[in-house]
Parts: sequence; structure tokens; C-alpha cells
Amino acid sequence: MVRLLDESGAPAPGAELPPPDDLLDGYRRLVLARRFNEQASALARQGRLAVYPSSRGQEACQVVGARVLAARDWLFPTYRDSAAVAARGVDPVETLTLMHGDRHCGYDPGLHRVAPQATPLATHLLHAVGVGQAARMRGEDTVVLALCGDGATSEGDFHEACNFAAVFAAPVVFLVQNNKYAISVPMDRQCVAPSLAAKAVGYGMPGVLVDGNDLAALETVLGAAVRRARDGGGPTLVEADTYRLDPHTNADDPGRYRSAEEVETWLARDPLARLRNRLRGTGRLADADEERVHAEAERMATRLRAGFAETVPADPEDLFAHVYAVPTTQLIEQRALLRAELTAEEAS
Ligand SMILES: Cc1ncc(C[n+]2csc(CCOP(=O)(O)OP(=O)(O)O)c2C)c(N)n1
Repeated sequence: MVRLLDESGAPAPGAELPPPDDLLDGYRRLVLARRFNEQASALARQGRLAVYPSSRGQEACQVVGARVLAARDWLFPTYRDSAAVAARGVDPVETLTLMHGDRHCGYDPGLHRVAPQATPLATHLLHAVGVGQAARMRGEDTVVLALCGDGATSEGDFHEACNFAAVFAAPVVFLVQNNKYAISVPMDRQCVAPSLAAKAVGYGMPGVLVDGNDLAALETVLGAAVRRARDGGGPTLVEADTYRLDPHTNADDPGRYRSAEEVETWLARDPLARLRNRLRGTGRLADADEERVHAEAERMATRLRAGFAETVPADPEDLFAHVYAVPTTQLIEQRALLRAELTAEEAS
């Protein structure tokens, strides 16, 4: 496993770290992502968001895409990757529009080069490969970073995306955030290969296992994979060893499938504390820097609270409005049933 900074923030022997200014920017992004996760989780608890799948603990994986991708590249995120979307420069309120329960993703994917967050597991990996391959056929040097979880690697779509990308040398980097659980399903019920990165051998592409809580290692590994894809070298499968500290979503009770001790173990590997220790220890992160970063994070959190302070009444019939251009007979029947029930309820 590639690791450049150990859990205390000390460099591994012989480690070539990214330049200090890059680490400092990485730390700023980690603090923003952590605050984003905390604020979004609080909004979900208050009923201001319909749901929030938090990436607390996985922030290093979330923010590194923003540092390794160029403006012309594409990010393909899942429902877990709101912090990655925000890190890419999408307005935080627009980012959470989908989690608020709206029918659209809240931002312009073409403008930001960020696909809508995918809820169906792994389907977006095929879209990512298609976008990468199309860009290549047009002679562009665009790279696509496609995110997914460990559970998604058991889907047929994951296999098809990896195989197609490898055969056609599509400019795609697959980043699997192995956070150890697919809701309640642990890794040993998901896969018995030596690692998820090892699956790359079967597709004929490089596979790299990296410490997903070590921003320096992630930046180095993903940076190299992006350069390789841009230079026509084809895809790379990167597995990031990380952990979801929060429940799967606000509707999950993780106490039913994992121990408090296990969570404690991973709290000690926190990606923020590790990088902070390194930066403080080398004198690169002064008190004033910390204050500035935390003030920026608070401004972002205030903006999120303001953005979701109002509850806009929803029309229940909207459920049927954007499914098909021409609604099916079943949908028309269901809409009539709902209308009748709501009218009867109002009358009683
Ligand atoms: C095709 C499909 N099957 C099932 C689900 C239901 N589902 C939602 S999240 C989830 C677990 C996914 O785990 P993983 O890929 O490890 O990602 P994580 O949530 O841990 O980030 C499942 C099975 C789904 N969204 N899509």
C-alpha cells in the first residue's frame, strides 16, 4: 500500500512528498470538506435535507480530485461524493440541491464538468468511460475521474466499465473508496480477492492500493494516474483504503453491524489530524493560517444553513411530472389515485 505520511504525520522513509504549498492547499480543502460534511449532516438531522450520505473520514479522497484534475477534465461522483463536488468549485448550496430532494442535481454539469451524483451503483462508471472515450475520439486530452465505493465493485457495470476502458485505453481513472462497508455489508462478504486494486490485473490495467487517509499519497498516486491517462496510457484502477466514520446515511444505525472500537481505530487515522501534524511540525501551518481556513469553513457553513433555511412547499404531483415526456398509463392512474386521496384527506 502506498503511504507517504504515517498516522502521526511523519514521512515514510525515503518518501517524496508533494511541495509544502500543495499540502497546505490540500489541508485547507480538507477542513472545508469536513465542515461541509458536519453541516450537511446537521441539516439532514433537522429535516432540512431529505438525506445526507456523509463522507466524514474520507475527506482526503474527496478533495484530491479537485487538485489533480484540470478545468477541462470531468468528475463522475456518487451520492457519497458531495464534498468532492463542492471541492471542484460547485456552489455548496447547489451541490446539496439533490439531497434536499429536488428533482434535478442543482448545478450545470457541463459548466462545471461534474456529472450529476449517481445513486444507482456503478452505472455512472460506464457514462464516465463513454465521456472519456468520446473526448479522445475528438482529439481532446480530457481525463475523467470516476468515483465509486467498495460495494459498487460487485456490480456488473463496474466490470464492463473497467474492461471497456482498458481495451480501448480510455482516459479514465477509477477511484474506489474502500470505506469497508456497503451499508451493512462488510468487505469480507463483498470480495475475497487480495485487494480491490488487484482486480486491475484481470483487465490489463495498473492497479494501485493507496492509503486513502493520506492526502500526500493520494495526490501522488492520482496525479500520476491522471498524467498517464492524459498521455494516452489508458486507465488506472486506484483503491483508497479508508473508512466511513458516520452512518451510511442519516437513516442508518451502524451500531447494528460495527463496533465502537473499530470506529475508534479509524478515528486515530483521521486524514485531517495526520496532515495537520505534518504541517504544524514543519512550521508550515501558523495559527493565523488555521484561523483563516476555519473562518472560510464557517462562512461556507453559514451559507449552507441560509440556503436551506426556508422550506419550500412541494407539490406531491411533482412525483409524476418528470418521469417520462409522455406519462405511462400506470403513472396516470397512480397520479389520479394520489389526487383522490389528497382531496379526500382535505375534505375530512
Ligand atoms: C444498482 C443499485 N443497487 C442497490 C442500491 C442500494 N444501495 C444504495 S447504497 C448501497 C451500498 C453501496 O456501498 P458502496 O458502493 O461501498 O458505497 P458507499 O455507500 O459505502 O459509499 C446500496 C446497496 C443502489 N443504489 N443501486
